[in-house]
This record gives sequence, C-alpha cells and structure tokens, in this order.
Amino acid sequence: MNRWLVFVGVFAGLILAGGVAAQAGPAAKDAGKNAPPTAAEAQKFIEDAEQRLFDLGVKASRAGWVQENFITDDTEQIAAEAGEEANTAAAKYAKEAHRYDVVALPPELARKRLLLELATGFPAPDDPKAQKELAQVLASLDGDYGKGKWCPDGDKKPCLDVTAIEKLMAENRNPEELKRAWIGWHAVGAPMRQRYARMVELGNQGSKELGYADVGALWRSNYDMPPDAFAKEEDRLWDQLRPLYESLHAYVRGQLRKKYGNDLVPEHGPIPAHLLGNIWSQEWNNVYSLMDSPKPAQSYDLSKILQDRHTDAKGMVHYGEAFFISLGFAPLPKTFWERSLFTKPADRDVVCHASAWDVDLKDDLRVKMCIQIREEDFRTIHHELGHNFYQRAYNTQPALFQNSANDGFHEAVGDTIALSVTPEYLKKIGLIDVVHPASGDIDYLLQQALEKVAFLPFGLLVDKWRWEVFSGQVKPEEYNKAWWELRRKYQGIVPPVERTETEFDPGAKYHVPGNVPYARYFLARILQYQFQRALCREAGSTGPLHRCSIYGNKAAGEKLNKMLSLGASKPWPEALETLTGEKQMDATALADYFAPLKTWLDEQNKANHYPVGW
Ligand code: X8Z
Ligand code: ZN
Repeated sequence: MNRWLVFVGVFAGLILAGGVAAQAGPAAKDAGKNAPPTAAEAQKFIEDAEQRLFDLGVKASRAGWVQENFITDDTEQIAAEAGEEANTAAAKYAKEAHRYDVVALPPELARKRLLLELATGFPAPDDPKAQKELAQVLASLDGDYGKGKWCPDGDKKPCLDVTAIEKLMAENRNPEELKRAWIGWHAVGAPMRQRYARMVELGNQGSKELGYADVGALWRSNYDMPPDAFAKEEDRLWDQLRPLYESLHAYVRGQLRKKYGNDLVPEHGPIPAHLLGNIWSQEWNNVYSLMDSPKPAQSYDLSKILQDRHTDAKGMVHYGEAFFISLGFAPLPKTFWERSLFTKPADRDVVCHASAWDVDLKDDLRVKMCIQIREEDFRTIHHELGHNFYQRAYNTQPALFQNSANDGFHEAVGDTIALSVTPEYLKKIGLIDVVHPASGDIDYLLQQALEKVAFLPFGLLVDKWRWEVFSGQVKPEEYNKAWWELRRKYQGIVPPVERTETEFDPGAKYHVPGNVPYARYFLARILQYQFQRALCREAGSTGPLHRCSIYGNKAAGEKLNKMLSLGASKPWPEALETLTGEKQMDATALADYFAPLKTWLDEQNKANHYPVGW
C-alpha cells in the first residue's frame, strides 16, 4: 500500500485514478443552482482545489506514516484529524465540481474535473460531527489491525503478530496447530464489526450526497466506464480464467487429500482454508512442496539461497532497485534508505502490511515492510518498488494526475518486474549456477500458478463482498455468512470450523479494516501478464513468456517509463495502448503463459481421478 492507498479512506484526492465519462457521472444534489459559470471560473476552481488537496494530502500522508510506524492513541488521533481535514475537503470539492459539468473545457481541464469529482474514496457526510466520527473509526480500524495479535496461551506471552502467524501458516504442516493459529488470528476481526457497520453507514451517506448510490458505486466509477460496466468487465475476465483455476484447485485438493486424508480434505467439496499455507488462503505457493509434480534436478530454493548468503533486509531491497536501474530508471533517493522501515521493530507496534509511499509527492519515496528473508518477500519488495518507481515517473504531472492510469496499473508494475525474476535472471546475477532445461518448465509454472492463479478468485471476491455490504444487499447481521458464501463460491474453500456472526472474518484481512479497495489486485494479476507480453516483445524475446526476463533491456525500460510517466492524465485504455498497443484488459496473456500447465493439470486430474469443481 502507499500514500494513495493509506488515504483511500481519508484522502483519496490524488488516489483513485480514472473517472467516469462526464455524461455517466451522477449529478450531485445542489449542483448547478446558480447561473452557469464561465470556463475561467471553472479553471480557477479546479486549480485551487488541486493545490489545497495536494497540501492536505501531504499533511495527511505524514500523519499516516507516523501513525502506521508508531501505533499509539496519540498518533491515531493525529492521523484521524489530518485525515478528516483532507477527506472533508475532498468531498466538498467533489460536490462543488459538478457545478462546472455544463462548462466546455479543454481536455486536460475536463479530465481534472472528472478526477476531482471522484477525488474521494470514502466521503464523509456534510456534517462536522459525522466527519469526525468517520475519521476516528477509519483510524481505529487500521490501528486495530496493526496491533492485532494471537496469544496461544491466553494472557501469557509470547503472542504472535500477523508476520509470525504468516510464517507459521507457511511452514507448519500439523493440521491441528494450523487450525488453532487460523482461529487465533481470525479473532482480530470480531471487535471491529460494529465500527465497520457504522463506517459503512457514514460512507454511504457521504456517497449519496455526492450523487452515488453507495460507496461501492463510487469505487466502481474509477475505471473510465460506468460502474455496472466495470462489474461486468471483471466477470468477463474471470470467465476467461475460471477453467484454469478449477483445474489447479482440483489438482491441489487431490494432492492435499493424499497428505491429510479423506477426513480432512473431501474428494468433491471445498478445501479447508487452513491447509493452503496462507492465513487467507489467497496464495498457495507455500504448499508447493506437498505437490508431487516432477521436480527437475536444477530446482532451487531461493529462500534458502538468500539465507545462506546472509542477505539482510536492505540487501533484498537492493536486488529490486538494481533491476529497475538496469532498465534505465534512476537509483532511489538517499532519503529512501534513511526513512524507510525494512524490519519489524522489536519495541513497538507497526502496521506490518507492506506499503510504498511518496510522502511529499515529489521524491520522498519510502517503503514500510517487515521483511523476512524468503522468496515471497523477495517478490513483494519488487512489488513495492514498482509503486515507488511509478510514483516517481509521474511526479512531474500536475497533482491531480499524480496517480496510476487505474489502480490495477499501480499494483501491476512491480509484479511485472518480478515476472522477469526467472531462473535465467537469477543465474545472471549469480544467485544460482544452473538453469533447468525445458523439461522442468511444468514444475516452474506450477510454482508460479500456486501464487498467481490461486489468487484470482480471492482478488475478485473481497470487493464483491464489500459491494454487497455497501449496497445494503448484505446486512451487518449477515457479514460473515455472505463472506463465506463468496469464499466457497469463487475460491472453493471453507473455514476449518463453523463461523458465526459473533466473528467478523473479513476484518482479519488488512484491506478491509484498512479500507483499501481490492479489485485492483485482481486487475493487476491480469495486467501484469499483458505488460510483460508487450515488454518482452519490445525486448526482442522470441521464446515462451515464462522464460523471458527484461533485465538490462533499456528499450523495454523506456517503453514502460513512457506509460508510467503519463500518470492519470489519460483514460487507462490510452495508457495501456502506449505500452501494449491494446485498449482492452485481456486475460489471454495470463492464460497463454499457463497454457502448458493447464494441459498438464488436466492430464493429472484425469489420470488420478481428481474431480473438478466443488
Ligand atoms: O497488499 C498487497 C501489497 C501492498 S499494495 C503487499 N498485496 C495484496 C495482499 O497482500 O493481499 C499484493 C498482493 C495482494
Ligand atoms: Zn501494492
């Protein structure tokens, strides 16, 4: 997450890129009461708003940085106040901007007007008491997640924070211990339930005042198309990929059944959530070692290699930075190394969920991450640096354009680079000695799929749940029921024990209390393969996509930078076209990348009589 993510709840001024077409934008109440304004008035209004939101955004960003790095009652209060000021201003400008909808403006100003109308991710109602209350709720939910711990022996120490629990879920194979840890961490959500429901009420009220049906409609309006079209677009992309997911699910279920037996893992039904190596069952790479796919002799364990070489947290970040430099990007500023947080402090609570920031919207780039020396974090640091290099690439744009083309683009950049962390690349930088032959590709693709393909339905359903909650289709007394229905429907998983409405399981996933929209990650999974396909073409790669690394290729770097530096100044299809020549999000790049694996999975499922579906 980063500045624009942190403040999606409190200041989304420069955060949520994209925008609906003018005619699709709702008319806010009170808009256009007076005589039609002139173009000059519109320009002045937009420029004043832009400057004010920029100033308030930087202030809120600093407060947010301190709060997430030193969680105390006081920092929470300071962040809430700064957030309230920024969020209230953003909602006010968003509403006022509609007064200028009737004015014909040059394209750049018209785009700014659209972005201004969307410049609030979670608008407070027009009432100071409600504004204060919302800001407090938002900051306290974020803080609660950061402070969250599971104490296996009740009040007795040691207690485990989310980083320790993630490690346990990744490494432990004892189903009873996994179940305990799963239940233990999920208890973090229960105390949030009431505040979450209140937050929804306040945000919906604020959204209605801006002319949106609810917060979900506002969030879905950020993709240069009407909100309903965006929901359909996501379903279209998911339909392209569902058969691949179902094959993977069938194979993994079969393999887990072999390990854990029929009592724990059903032949036909959903997979219990605690057995997939991840506290949210969102990525399954940690159960790779349980899969009996043929492992080539040259296979390697990057976590072990990094640990054996005594790579430290900073060293991990340097690997990521070096990749970007090899593409022609300038090194990170000195302040990045001075101000970032790379390891979990022993003496205080911090929000460990990885995030990337540009605090002053110039070059005060930072990451905040509790880095562990393992492959997963090696990838995540590339992800975070993708945010930082994007932020820097658009930092000469006017403030309202200092954002990604749409939020999926922001999430996809670092992941695209991580796709180039191939065995060939690792050999080139001296981390491994030999690269597996083509016969080992299935194993490589399986490892990739356990991370990338397994994630897709989770990436989709988190916001499906929130959209249902925001629209009122799901009431507070059905929060958990609806959550688990979606988990079952899309992911084919079930909780390890029965859940009730005294729990609040969505609260155990950072982005829900952190109020960060999640559709972006679903889009990013798809976009990153599209970006990679285009970059590899640019780099002259002719082999299979999974073998391509753009490391050191300046032409590819230049092409990437061209898109990044546009920021949000153009609708996302134009930005996409700059890099790929395509104007649509397209899941075929991902499907083609994994096509050989899909064939292999289908064969395995058939040969082992693993049923598909749940
Ligand atoms: O939250 C993140 C990043 C920060 S923007 C670490 N991700 C999602 C998650 O952890 O749930 C990256 C993948 C999905
Ligand atoms: Zn991210």
